Amino acid sequence: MISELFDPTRWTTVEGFDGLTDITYHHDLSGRIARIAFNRPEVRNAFRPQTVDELARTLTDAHLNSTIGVVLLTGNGPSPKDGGWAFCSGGDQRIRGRNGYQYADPSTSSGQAASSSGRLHILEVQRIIRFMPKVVIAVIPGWAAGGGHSLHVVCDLSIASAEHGKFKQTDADVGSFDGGYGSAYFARQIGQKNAREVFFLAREYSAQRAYEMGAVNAVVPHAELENVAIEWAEEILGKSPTAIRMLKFAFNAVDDGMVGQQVFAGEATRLAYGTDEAVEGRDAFLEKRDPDWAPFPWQF
Ligand code: S0N
Repeated sequence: MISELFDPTRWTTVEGFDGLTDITYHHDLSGRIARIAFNRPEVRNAFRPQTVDELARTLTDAHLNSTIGVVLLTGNGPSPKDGGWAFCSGGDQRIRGRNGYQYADPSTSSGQAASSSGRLHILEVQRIIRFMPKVVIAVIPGWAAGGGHSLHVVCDLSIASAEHGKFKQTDADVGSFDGGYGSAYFARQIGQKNAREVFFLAREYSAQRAYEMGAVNAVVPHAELENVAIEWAEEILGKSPTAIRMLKFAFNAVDDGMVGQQVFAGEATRLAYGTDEAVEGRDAFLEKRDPDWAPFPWQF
């Protein structure tokens, strides 16, 4: 069993991803929704470097797949040890060294050799989610804590289990700090006072309280969590893909500085490439002639 919430009749495993150990990766039967799930429920779905490698690989696959429009990021459960549920509890503290998190094995799923130098690459995964022109929904069946809390913050939407969804930003308890999206962007979402409370006091918040703070979009009965997430995904898939990608990057741009402008502008360039005007510029160069811009008015 992957998860009590997982309905195997709705999903198929993705070819080429047989060797995953720390997460599971599925596509729905239409091939338009990806489900990526932490699969370490015995440690509340904490991530180690191997987990982060696998997340990066599967998220990138979903990013590059032009049929996929929505990604559900979730956590499998419950824990076989005590029945507890988790989205993700952040970095695996058992293998945290003085300069990052250590690989357990000499060779990893990414083929990267282990070294005495630890890895700190969950932030790369945050950027994949942030810059992927698809909607990423955090589907939160239990604890979102530490770096797991930051991952839900960076997702486009969050839906939480009413019974088991719980939120806690433990960074300051364990001498860790996500000074980027996890905190500063979180404050943009729920306001400075609320965000500072969540980080400075490191208290536990129910899904309902997180909803009231504006940190999650919806709180739904636990048994319905994945069904609701799929309903939301299908609703989004009924929209214009170009409008959704431009909107996601427009929402991002204001907080992402020059990189936000670069990403948004790249999409504008892609749209411009589709015009006769841009085709004329390219053809004139290839045909070694002056471009004829006469058919293209200076729009007002
Ligand atoms: C999630 C919590 C609140 C759940 O409490 P609960 O339900 O009482 O369960 P426990 O009994 O505490 O846990 C059950 C079992 O799971 C183990 N476990 C839980 N979380 C972790 C974890 N993160 N690492 C390792 N093991 C974990 C427990 O030990 C227990 O095991 P057993 O049964 O053997 O006793 C509660 O568990 C909790 O508070 N967890 C810790 C949360 C935390 O502090 N996470 C780390 C925070 N920091 C980060 O995530 C770093 C983020 C990061 O990576 C980063 C950020 C910015 C810049 C760079 C980086 C980077 O490092 O890349």
